[in-house]
Amino acid sequence: MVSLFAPRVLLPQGWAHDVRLTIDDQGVIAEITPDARPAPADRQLQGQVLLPAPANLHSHAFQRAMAGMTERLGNAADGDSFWTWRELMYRFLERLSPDDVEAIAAFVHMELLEAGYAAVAEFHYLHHGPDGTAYADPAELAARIAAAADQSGIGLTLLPVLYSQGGCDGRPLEGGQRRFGNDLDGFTRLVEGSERALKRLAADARLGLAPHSLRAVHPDDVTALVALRPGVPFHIHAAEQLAEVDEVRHHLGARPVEWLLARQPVDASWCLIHATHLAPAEVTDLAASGAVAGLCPLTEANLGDGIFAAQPYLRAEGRFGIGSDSHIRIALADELRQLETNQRLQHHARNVLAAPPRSTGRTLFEAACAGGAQALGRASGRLAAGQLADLLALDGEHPHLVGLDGDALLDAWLLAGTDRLVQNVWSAGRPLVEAGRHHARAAISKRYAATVRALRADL
Ligand code: NGQ
Ligand code: ZN
Repeated sequence: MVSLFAPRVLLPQGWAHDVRLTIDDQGVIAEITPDARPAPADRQLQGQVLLPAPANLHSHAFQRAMAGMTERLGNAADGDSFWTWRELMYRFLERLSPDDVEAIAAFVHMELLEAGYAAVAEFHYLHHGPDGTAYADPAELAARIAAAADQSGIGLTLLPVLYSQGGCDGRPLEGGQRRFGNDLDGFTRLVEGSERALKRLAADARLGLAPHSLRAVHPDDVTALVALRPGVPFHIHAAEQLAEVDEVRHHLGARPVEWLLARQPVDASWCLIHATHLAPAEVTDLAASGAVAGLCPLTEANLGDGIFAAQPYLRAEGRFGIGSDSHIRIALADELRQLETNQRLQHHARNVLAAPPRSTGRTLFEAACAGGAQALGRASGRLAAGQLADLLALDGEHPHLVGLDGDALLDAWLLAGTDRLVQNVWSAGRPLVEAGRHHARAAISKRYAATVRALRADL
């Protein structure tokens, strides 16, 4: 049993003071008492502000190692786009070895933790060797993601991904895509191998499932996946690009989100990644489904995807969480800021997503905590007895925050500050970040640097 004492804490019922919090040996919050006095054994979080640490609901960890390397205009006749970026991404991943994948994932986990996230959902579709030949263990690379989580301590929801066609017309996988492919039998073995790998992690690790997208998976196979492990987190990319909406409409007779809502049992276990291009009815129907919209504002901006209909969606009480997807940058405050800023630019207004009396920062932060936890199948996202101790402590004495309190302090962090204000992070009670640094930063960084140096020299 560990006990903490914090002067300022965000609880589900609002801001609280002088809070004692005890954590049991499973990393679960045993008790929370506001207006308490510290006990002698308590770790005192002097000057700090204690918050729930959100989960990051969408990661392709390997893409971190190519961030910033596709920022020059290629020679595509009609300019660069998501699709030309995707070609470069496929070329990049052709070189990755299992050791590379593990080293990059550990570095991503460390950066996520230092940014204030306690957990991550890895949307894992890189399964085979460079020419598409399966490894002796079909879950070799899934196990490498789990090994990285073991080293970093992050809470992992592993989503093995089914990716079986090159487009809605059923064309075969080509080039770099050959590393992704499985039929349903192969996928079932991958899931079983992933479950074995997760057993070696702490009890908060979870399995989910993910058909990649309606481009990459036949509708019948989406149905088969739903039946494979009923109730686990179920993620799918949807409606990120206009060309994708058109392709799905052409082949399935409906827009991607419209099709999913009509033909699949979309409920609170589902997470629709991006959901960028929605018709008005899809906005309200998705909100009503209870599913989470998996928004990735920094990646979506970098890839030129478009702007999510956040205002009507939140008005319809739609749920969302934040992912960092391609990891173009790993920055929690910046993700939420980009989400709100996009709305300001689009609507020529300010504080578009605030739900009074809560401020903009508070509204976005609490929603992202709730949606992230839901999408990961993780009992977290709010500080209450029975929840995992996913905790984040901000430096309340930092010049950016000093003299501020309550929602104003969250706004100063999220709308005007940086992740450097994050001092401590615990994942399911595991203390992983102290004074802003992950405990294994030196070893993880050194290995990552050696990995990317070799990859970049090779390009
Ligand atoms: C992915 N990325 O799975 O990494 C995709 C590209 C695809 C984004 N959608 C591959 N941002 O969509 O087929
Ligand atoms: Zn993605």
